[in-house]
Amino acid sequence: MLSLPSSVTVAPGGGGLPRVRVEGPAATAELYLHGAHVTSWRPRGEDDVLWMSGASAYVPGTPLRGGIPICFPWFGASATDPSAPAHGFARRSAWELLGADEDGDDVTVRLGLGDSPATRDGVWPHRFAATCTVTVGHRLTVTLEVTNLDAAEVSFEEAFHTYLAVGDIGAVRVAGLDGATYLDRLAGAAPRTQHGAIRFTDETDRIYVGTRATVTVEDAVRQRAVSVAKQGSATTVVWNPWVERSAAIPDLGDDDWTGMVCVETANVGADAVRLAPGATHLMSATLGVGPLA
Ligand code: TA6
Repeated sequence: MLSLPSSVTVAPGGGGLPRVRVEGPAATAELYLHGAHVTSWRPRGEDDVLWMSGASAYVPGTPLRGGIPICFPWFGASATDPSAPAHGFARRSAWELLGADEDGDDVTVRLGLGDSPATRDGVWPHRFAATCTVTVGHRLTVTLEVTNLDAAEVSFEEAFHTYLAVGDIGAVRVAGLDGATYLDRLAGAAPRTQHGAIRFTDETDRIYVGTRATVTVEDAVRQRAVSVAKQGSATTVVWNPWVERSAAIPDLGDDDWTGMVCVETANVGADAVRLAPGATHLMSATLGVGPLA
């Protein structure tokens, strides 16, 4: 039986799925064991920094829409089996609650996922141990640690597919990727170069390679800036579905594209992780929020 600090409670959430609530001194948060999925982070005095779809399913085996889905061990379609579920199995799996602690203004929750007959039976027949650590405070830090329990090297992709809430996507600038090379998933294979900040005028689905710097989402409507700092991540993905794609995705409302942007801390494609037997890789993202300068 786990002993949890008084700031951490577990109760049924959407669809009856187990939801961990954190009521910390500096912030509140919610996360589901399903997917180790953070669905809310609200620093005291702030609106939620994360965006959740009102149409999200809360069903075992189906990813939640919004918050911070964990994509692992592949990103997008599987390279070896296009019929395998998009973005891997981690966001569709029930993780185990390993424990929680308080330390000053921070509350940390730890979850774990290992291989199982179901994961080994698919396109990724490897043995692994993953832990997801979520620290809720003035900042939100999510860390994914993956250990290769196989006797051979293994390769995987990973992403925190973070949905950030914004006042109006038309008044958003994403700064920090100036000069970076990106692959535009909507415009063919030729690499492109980012000039200045990103502004949104249409569907945007870009993979910025070799990018380790902090990215900032400047929100002119909410007059706030959300920073995404990272460790152990060389890829940044930026996505907004815009009008038609929102309408085509069943668990997105038709107008949802106006109020969200995904800035994803990742290792995908050429930045995929290669892990020796017994080795552990760590990727973390730290979100912060403050007034727009
Ligand atoms: O990260 C961007 C992306 O890979 C897009 O291509 C887009 O389709 C999105 O993720 C959502 O994927 P999902 O499987 O959650 O519908």
